[in-house]
Amino acid sequence: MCGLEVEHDGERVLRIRGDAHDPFSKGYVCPKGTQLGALHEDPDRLRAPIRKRGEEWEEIGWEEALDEAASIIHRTQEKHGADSVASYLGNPNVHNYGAMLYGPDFLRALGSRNRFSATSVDQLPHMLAAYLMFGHQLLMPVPDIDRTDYMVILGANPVVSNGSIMSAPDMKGRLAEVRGRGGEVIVFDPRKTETAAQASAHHFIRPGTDAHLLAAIAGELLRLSTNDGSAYASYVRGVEPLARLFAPWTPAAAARVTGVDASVIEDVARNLYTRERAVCYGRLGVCVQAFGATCGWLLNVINVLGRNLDRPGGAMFTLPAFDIIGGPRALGLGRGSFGRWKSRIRELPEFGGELPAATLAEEIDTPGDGQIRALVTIAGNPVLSTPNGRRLERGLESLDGMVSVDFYLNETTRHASVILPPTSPLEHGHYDVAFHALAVRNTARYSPPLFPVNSSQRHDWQILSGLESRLLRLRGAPARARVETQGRRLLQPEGILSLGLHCGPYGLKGSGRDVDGRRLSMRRLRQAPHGVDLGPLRSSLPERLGRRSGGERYIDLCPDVLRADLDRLKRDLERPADKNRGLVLIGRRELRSNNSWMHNIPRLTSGAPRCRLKIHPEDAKDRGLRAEELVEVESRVGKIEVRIEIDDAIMPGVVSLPHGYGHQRDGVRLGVAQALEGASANDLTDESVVDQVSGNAVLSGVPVDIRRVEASV
Ligand SMILES: Nc1nc2c(c(=O)[nH]1)N[C@H]1C(S)=C(S)[C@@H](COP(=O)(O)OP(=O)(O)OC[C@H]3O[C@@H](n4cnc5c(=O)[nH]c(N)nc54)[C@H](O)[C@@H]3O)O[C@H]1N2
Ligand SMILES: Nc1nc2c(c(=O)[nH]1)N[C@H]1C(S)=C(S)[C@@H](COP(=O)(O)OP(=O)(O)OC[C@H]3O[C@@H](n4cnc5c(=O)[nH]c(N)nc54)[C@H](O)[C@@H]3O)O[C@H]1N2
Ligand SMILES: [Mo]
Repeated sequence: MCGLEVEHDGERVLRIRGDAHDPFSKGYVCPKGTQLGALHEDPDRLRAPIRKRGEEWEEIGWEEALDEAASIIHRTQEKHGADSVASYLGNPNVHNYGAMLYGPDFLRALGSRNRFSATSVDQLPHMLAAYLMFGHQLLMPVPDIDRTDYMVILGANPVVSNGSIMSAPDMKGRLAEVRGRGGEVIVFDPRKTETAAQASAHHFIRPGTDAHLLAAIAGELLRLSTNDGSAYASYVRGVEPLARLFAPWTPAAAARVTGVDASVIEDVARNLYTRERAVCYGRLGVCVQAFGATCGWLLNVINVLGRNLDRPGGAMFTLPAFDIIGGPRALGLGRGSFGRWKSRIRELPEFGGELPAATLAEEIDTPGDGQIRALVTIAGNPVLSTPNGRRLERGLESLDGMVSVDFYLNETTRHASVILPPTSPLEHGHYDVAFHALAVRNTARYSPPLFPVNSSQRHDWQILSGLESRLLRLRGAPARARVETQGRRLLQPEGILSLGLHCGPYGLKGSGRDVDGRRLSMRRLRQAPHGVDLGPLRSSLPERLGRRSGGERYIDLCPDVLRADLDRLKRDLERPADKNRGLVLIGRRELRSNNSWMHNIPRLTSGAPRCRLKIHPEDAKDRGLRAEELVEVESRVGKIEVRIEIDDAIMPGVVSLPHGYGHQRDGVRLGVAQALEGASANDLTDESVVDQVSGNAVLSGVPVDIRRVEASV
């Protein structure tokens, strides 16, 4: 999302800086953006398709590679049925608009119900809440950080992550501005993070207990609004049952489980209610826990009850130029779906056509009708990113075939039969179809490809549509279907983007204009390479809400599935305090790392090792551990060895480890990354524990034992 200025000599990148003229990022850039040249030039980055022959890999041509990949899929489906071939889509798809626009068509052609993605190790709870409450899976409100005066942050570290479902450059600066205008930022996190360091107040919270805190805040807000007799907008439904439902969550009861003082809970609720511009925001830390969906729900409830939804300085909806939410059906992602089918083994619910990634391994390694026999991964590394990576990795080894679209031979793709490497980010165009829709300001920018490509290269979208057309041909699909595929291929991503802008809110028929009062088109974007400012977020309810089956647009504050799950939360509230509670593991992100990849870039990985287990001094002392000592960390599912970092910024009883490391596995071709110390946090996370409602993985609050390595030998 940051505008970049790339200085280059032919195809050699000399320097990348933030683009000072970008209306959104204004010259700011994070360390990852500056290293796209190094990514482009990385000698380990695959430039040609490779196929596994015994233990060896051989380079092959594109036609042969695509034919072989399609035939693996086709053969498996012919023999074992459509669902026997699964897909896993990783996070970078969302950053690649070609992959994003062509991926859905490929998946449709694949026709398998065994679809998985990084969504269910990430923001699924927010999407489920958006779907149930606002009528569209992508209607996730974004904190209007630039105008708020009171911001509550749970389980997010935007100073490092650049904000998620709150994309914005320079979060540190933006948070400083909140405080500079007399506002307050309150952070609840089991670690005093880089974001907490910028806040007015930070409170430790026990991992996995946020839903209790949020229910108590919601209860307080209901009390405040009953007292002053205020009414909610006519499009808000379901307020009435809430007071009774949340009654058990008094501030005192919530304080007991969360470890947060009751007075803090009361104070936060009062501020959210009385301040003119206030917002409550929660992100990854509240999603990857056993009550993730409840947290997603309660965050929205709180913003509505505090009268902060759809108001400047509160939680607002974006109006992106390419509108994946309100635009034509063919260009968007659809309003969503939930529970249309269930996974075979654990009966976890489908959401948006996908099943939870936590169930992928068992769907592969459990024999029987409907077993997964082949897999297609696209820009994903589930071995390092999903719970119990070791089990998944054994499953991948047992598959009849696997196809990976990725430019690295990594922990996941090493199990593939064929790897299809797309062009680098400097070789294709960019438009943030997804992140413009989740950013703190409406802007639009198109960047054409910087470097030309030759006939021996393929973009992600070309690979996907190449696979799609081969599948249709192998199946003898009707000519009409094949013509449609061909049509989309001729259009190219730029053509679809142009169409989307044209039909969008700032296009020919839309009423929106940019800050200069002009309409938006592809031509206009090409003429404005720095990007176009479409202004601050605007109030848009109820029109922006998804249309329900009855044709109405409303907010449902009390969806049945979430309400029904409150009993489970109540049992958790009433559980006896466990005095001998052991340690629990949580995750963290690092400014110069990007999930499980970009670890092969020297500039991003030099310096102090990142993959260290942060532990509180008291917990280290109790176990007789010294600084930087190597320890064995064990959970129900596995063991890893890592070095500790004693740190009083972590809550006692909690240890923190970043995920995405552990590149030492055999056969990985990542020279720089393999030399990095560390292990995979997801060799410890437990695939059997999920959020019961959404099926989202529980990656936080994992019970672990820690002992020094010498002692255990
Ligand atoms: N324990 C723990 N686990 C976590 C998390 C956590 O906080 N803790 N976070 C979770 C979250 S939020 C996420 S999003 C997931 C991420 O999980 P994944 O999406 O599965 O993995 P990534 O690490 O993003 O790996 C992306 C892969 O895409 C490739 N790639 C990069 N760009 C492109 C491209 O343009 N095209 C193609 N075809 N390939 C590309 C890279 O080489 C890499 O192999 O991890 C999750 N797992
Ligand atoms: N530099 C960098 N930026 C990134 C990424 C990256 O890998 N590196 N990844 C990108 C991706 S895919 C995503 S999804 C976003 C995520 O963006 P954020 O949500 O901001 O991500 P994290 O830094 O993982 O923050 C999660 C926080 O939750 C805390 N936490 C853990 N468990 C709990 C809990 O039970 N309760 C509470 N209240 N807090 C808890 C952790 O200590 C951590 O500070 O970041 C994106 N940006
Ligand atoms: Mo993510």
